[in-house]
Amino acid sequence: MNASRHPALSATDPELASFVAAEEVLQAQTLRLIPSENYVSAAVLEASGTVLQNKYSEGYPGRRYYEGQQNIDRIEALAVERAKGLFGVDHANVQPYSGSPANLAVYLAFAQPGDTVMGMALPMGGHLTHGWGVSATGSWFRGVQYGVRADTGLIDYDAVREQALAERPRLIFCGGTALPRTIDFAAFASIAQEAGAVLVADVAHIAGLIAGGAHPSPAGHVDVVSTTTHKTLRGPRGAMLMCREEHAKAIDKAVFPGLQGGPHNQTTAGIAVALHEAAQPSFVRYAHAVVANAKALAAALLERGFDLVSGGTDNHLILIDLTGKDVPGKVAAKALDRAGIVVNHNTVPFDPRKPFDPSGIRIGTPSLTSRGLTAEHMPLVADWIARAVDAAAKGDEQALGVIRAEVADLMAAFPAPGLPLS
Ligand code: DSN
Repeated sequence: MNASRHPALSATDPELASFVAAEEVLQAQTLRLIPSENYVSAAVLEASGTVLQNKYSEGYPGRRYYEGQQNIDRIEALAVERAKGLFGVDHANVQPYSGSPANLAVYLAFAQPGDTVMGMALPMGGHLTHGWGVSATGSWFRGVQYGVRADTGLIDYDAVREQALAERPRLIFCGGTALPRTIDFAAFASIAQEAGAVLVADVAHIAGLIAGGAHPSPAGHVDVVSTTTHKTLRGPRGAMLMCREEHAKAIDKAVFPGLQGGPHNQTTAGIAVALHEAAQPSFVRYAHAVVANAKALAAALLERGFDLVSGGTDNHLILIDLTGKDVPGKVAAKALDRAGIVVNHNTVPFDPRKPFDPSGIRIGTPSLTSRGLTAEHMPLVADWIARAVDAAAKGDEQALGVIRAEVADLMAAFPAPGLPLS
């Protein structure tokens, strides 16, 4: 490890320091296409690694259970004000530890165990915490799931309405983890209103696109917005819940003392910095570039004979269906990893294979856009993916090694934010 970058860590625990250094090299040299990942700025990294770590702050600004909150209160209040301004909401809670606890707090605020909750099925692109069976939310609540149409790969809003009116869920979740298309928040709002349900938009994946004006905002349409802060929003690993004023007390009470103890103040500081960065004109350009890159990459993949769920993308994410290829998702993902291209295997709607060995791979453009790659690089990226999938089918390890070297070469010209190496 570069001792001048983490001198104390290198001196105290060289073994651990060497793992961090190796991760820095890996993140610098590879093409990271996992759509839920990104690179935080050096400023966010610094804010997240401060003495704020040392402080307990159960409660909220001005209402704490510990003294010595002079600075912490200012930091949390700043993060809250920035979240409200950026997303146009009445209230923001920046304390949830991550997306799953944030969603659990929503259940605690609005539902009772056994209530019916409705969300998108996990294999269709939803999230575990939207009432899926293996999650606590699917065992403590009665989860009912909607999906996408087999012929279009798109949500059928009429079918969702019919299901919601039949099931009368207490909560409806919209949003998910593998949705390549724009979410129609107004359509969900009218369904939730008719069904008498509380509507939650889980915008974890697209929060940065919303902040940058590259995806419509759920504000004004939904009761609660849940988001992580580390995906397209490019903040530290954390989460936020935002809502109308009428729900503010219920949400705050559910997060603390309902579900959590002391907030992670160092994360709150990192979130505040990320929200400040996301309010700049450069972030508007970033969000639109993420989408432009994804559209260009989708077009280049289609040209190379790949089958994409829903036929393309409106956002940062592309779901490649490998059913028609000789290579299942996991084999392709592992071969791509050996080629220096980091993706994850993923179920595709109506997947004939099992979730741990599914038919798809999920890719996205938030990270490569943070490094400055543009639409003109996307045919090359699509070529690499095509060559790696082909090499995986043939068991050609040498070809994967050649791609890895080409990838490292290009990435060296596009330094990653927050990383010393390129
Ligand atoms: N694990 C996140 C993702 O990769 O989409 C969702 O929680």
